[in-house]
Amino acid sequence: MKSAACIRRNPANPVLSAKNVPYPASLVFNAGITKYQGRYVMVFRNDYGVTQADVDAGSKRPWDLRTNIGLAFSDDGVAWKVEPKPCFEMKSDEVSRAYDPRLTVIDGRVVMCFAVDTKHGVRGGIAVTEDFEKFEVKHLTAPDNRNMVLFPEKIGGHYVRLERPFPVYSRGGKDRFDIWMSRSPDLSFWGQTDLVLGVEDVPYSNDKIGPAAPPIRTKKGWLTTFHAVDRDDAARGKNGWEAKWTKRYTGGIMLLDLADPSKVIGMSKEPLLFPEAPYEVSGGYRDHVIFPGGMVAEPDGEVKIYYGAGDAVECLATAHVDELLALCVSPR
Ligand code: BMA
Repeated sequence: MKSAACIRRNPANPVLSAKNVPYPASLVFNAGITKYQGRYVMVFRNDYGVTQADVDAGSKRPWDLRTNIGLAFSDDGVAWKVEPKPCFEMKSDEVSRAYDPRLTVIDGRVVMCFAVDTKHGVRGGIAVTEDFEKFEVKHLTAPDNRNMVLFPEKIGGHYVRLERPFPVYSRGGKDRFDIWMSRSPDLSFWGQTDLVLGVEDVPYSNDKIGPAAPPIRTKKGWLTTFHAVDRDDAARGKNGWEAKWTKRYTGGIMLLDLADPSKVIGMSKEPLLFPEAPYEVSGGYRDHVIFPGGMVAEPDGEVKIYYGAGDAVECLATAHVDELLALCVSPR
């Protein structure tokens, strides 16, 4: 497998990594990116407190990493400046961390969706901000759910999100996870949940799928990426910092109906982004991981797709919107 021919990786990749961060940082990835008030803004997952050298020396373990969410701005979407302090963190007796933030501008405010690890399961969070200093948390899902992304407009009078509950018990005790959609009148109460795409519909996933970057509006429908995981337990052994990591994460693309985004109009039956570049296949925390988290549609038709690579750095690839739409031709 390989990435779609229309994908152009930015020569500056990775566009953000730990060395650009002015506070403790080991892994900078899985960011949310949008345009807000004339600038590009990025909220990134920052894992800190453990280095690869610590792990190799046996003095710390990968799961001792802690996480906060950092903030960066850019005038061109390529060169980023990180603010002096992280902008968001959740920690209490119950909650160990918030991570994997996604950004959507709606009604002039920024909505951040994120994942939350708690003692009683993984929850999806939704917070609203206008300045990236004060965040009002509007909602936390029941466990287990994450990878939530909000559409940039109300649809049929409702806020709409894609999400990825992970029902282990009812899916044979394995990762067989799918993409779902829910609606809300106010960002706090969520319901009217529908299945959007099942893992069995993605030929290059034998494990699980989930949302990736928040959808963008096009004349043909909502264009949206997703992540797709395949496992090869026999062939993939030591990979990144961990003793064994057998999953590979690729990015997929599909087109959803403008009026009812639970309907898939078309999808690509091949990956959009497949781990190939050096920073995607080696030297990461978990190699062979691509996780799109931000998609920005430019006025000239270019689409910027931001993605975490190797759970270690943040990267950028571009394609023309018409090229991306041309990929979304297969029925579900
Ligand atoms: C998932 C999440 C993501 C991560 C991915 C690959 O379960 O933890 O944040 O990018 O695994 O390790």
